[in-house]
Amino acid sequence: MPEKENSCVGLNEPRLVVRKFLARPQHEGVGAVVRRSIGRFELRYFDPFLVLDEFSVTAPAGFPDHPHRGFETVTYMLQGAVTHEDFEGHKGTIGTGDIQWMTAGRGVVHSEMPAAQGTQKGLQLWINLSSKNKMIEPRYQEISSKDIAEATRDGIKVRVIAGEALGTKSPIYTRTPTMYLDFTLDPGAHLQQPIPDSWNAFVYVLEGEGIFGRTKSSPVNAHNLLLLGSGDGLEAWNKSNKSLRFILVGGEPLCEPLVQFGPFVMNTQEEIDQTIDDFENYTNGFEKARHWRSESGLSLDF
Ligand code: FJE
Ligand code: FE
Repeated sequence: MPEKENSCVGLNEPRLVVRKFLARPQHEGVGAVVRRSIGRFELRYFDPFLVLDEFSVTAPAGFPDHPHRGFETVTYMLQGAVTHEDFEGHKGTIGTGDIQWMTAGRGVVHSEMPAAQGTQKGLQLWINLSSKNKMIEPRYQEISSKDIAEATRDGIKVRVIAGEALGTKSPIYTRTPTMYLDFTLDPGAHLQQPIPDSWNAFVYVLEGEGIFGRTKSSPVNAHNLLLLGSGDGLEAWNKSNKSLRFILVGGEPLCEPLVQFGPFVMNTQEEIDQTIDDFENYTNGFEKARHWRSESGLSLDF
């Protein structure tokens, strides 16, 4: 039995790892490579998460002009830089450690292309929006690396992209309640991170080797996605002699019907048909797509 009930430190019911997926490289966009974990055939949807891609792009490869509707994309740069450019003239470059939290809502058409020499790497997470938020105005939240809240304690460093950890809060507003934490554990470190009971949560390992859920479980290394079972938080250990880096992401499930057609994610087939119609006819949020092309001049089939 746990020693203390309802203590602010320690977990009563640590979550266990219920499934593990190794994300292998595949081609996406134009010449880009992604390791897709959520969103592949075996794991279509982990409510509210639609896609998790660890991407790698080297010019001239990239993700030229393409639309989105009905969800959010969260791009977190790990190395290099990506320039995004949208049909309303919103343009910017995000570099290592920066985050772009884009709420596509009723519609965005944009390009995401490498902005530097060499290989650009990062994570892109697609978070579904509830039916009441699918058609909201698009919105961007951009946070540069230096403004991302960080906390350090007992060999644990956390960058708080969304939510709260080690007493530090992120300024990001999440329409679908979400936490997104980037942890680095020194050798020997032990983490206990609360996660709301009713949320779905996963770990994706970026570097090193970690033990998750139970102290006796086998070590997990980079490019593995771990789905967590029920409980009130995550326990993780770094029993190796190198540093361990992983993200912990959690979100409140929407529990709504889902119909997806590529970059359009709605609740019903009628809404998808309407979306294709809107995109083809430049209506209901896609008006500005009629005359817009990014600097690349290319477009992405989907
Ligand atoms: C997309 C194919 C795509 N993962 N990771 C079809 F590749 C994309 C797309 C991305 C993407 C972009 C970045 Cl910067 C990082 C990504 C897929 O843009 F949206 C559709 N529909
Ligand atoms: Fe996109």
